[in-house]
Amino acid sequence: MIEELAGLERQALAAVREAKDGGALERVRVRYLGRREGLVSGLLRKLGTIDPADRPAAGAAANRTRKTLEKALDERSRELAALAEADPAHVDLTLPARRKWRGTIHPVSRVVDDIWAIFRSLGFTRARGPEVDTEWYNFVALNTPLDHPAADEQDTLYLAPGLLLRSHTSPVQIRTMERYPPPIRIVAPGMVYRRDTYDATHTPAFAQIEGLVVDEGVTFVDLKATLAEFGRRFWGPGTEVRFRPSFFPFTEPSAEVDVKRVIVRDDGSRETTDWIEVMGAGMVDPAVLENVGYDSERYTGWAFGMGPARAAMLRHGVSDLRLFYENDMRFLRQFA
Ligand code: 2NM
Repeated sequence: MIEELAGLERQALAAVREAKDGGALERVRVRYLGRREGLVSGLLRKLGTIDPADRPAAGAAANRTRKTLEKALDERSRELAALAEADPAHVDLTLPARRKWRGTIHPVSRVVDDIWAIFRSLGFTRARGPEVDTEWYNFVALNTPLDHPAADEQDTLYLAPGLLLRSHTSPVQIRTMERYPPPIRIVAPGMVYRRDTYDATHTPAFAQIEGLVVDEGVTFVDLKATLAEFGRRFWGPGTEVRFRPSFFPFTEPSAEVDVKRVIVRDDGSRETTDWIEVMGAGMVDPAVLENVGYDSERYTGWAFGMGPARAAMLRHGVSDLRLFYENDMRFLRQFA
């Protein structure tokens, strides 16, 4: 019996080595160690028929063979798994899928896109210009004398005498008017730079979007009607718009624009907000039109400017502007 066992063991070990995959290996296991049909198990069952004196040795040998085979099966199984994994064509279909992070549009860019879409539908085009510009385009052409506080080194980031990082996108409007005759209907989104202390409501680099209309017969009524329509489209149909007198060097008259929003809750109930300041606007000062060579007796214009990050703060209930500019993914992922 011990010889028979040794023969089976040799056969079985050869079969284990030859098994090329998990299925073949399992068939080898069943053939030799299977409880009912297994050849080793069959021999063990015959233990009762041999000479009682030989039984202990035969039993021990059968157990050793079983152990040896189990170990060999186990090793070959791990070897086959390692080989499969090393194969470049191997795909483990049982693994859970990796979660793919798809990028999203930044919330400030989304506001810019939404504002642009509204003005585009009202007949505006988009204009751009350099972020490094001259005192002429950033201040003087805009009727802002260089001794005006806004031109002070305290507020503006100068690169060299007469050269600066634009502090608003208005120089884009000047450059556009220089290149094209009226009628003009443009929006100019872009980054602007100011020497501000970094806090919850100020950052030295921020997005701005300005708009400009110039044509014959353009009045403050056009400004009010267009910005009221913009307000209803951007903040919702119930939005009210209010114009408060203000001052900018490049517009006369000038206004701060406030909106009062209607918030419709999920249960249908309504709530109106307080007046919130959302932009500045005004009729383009005739001196600005003359600076770009327009006839200010023939043409009039209106303009507005707003901060999309501020609009994004209102839209999402965010109280710290810095969150929009620090690119912490834990914050930005929420807008997916
Ligand atoms: C504002 C408010 C009011 C403005 C004026 C001009 C230009 F170039 F036409 F004179 N561009 N943008 C303007 C007017 C900007 O931002 C708060």
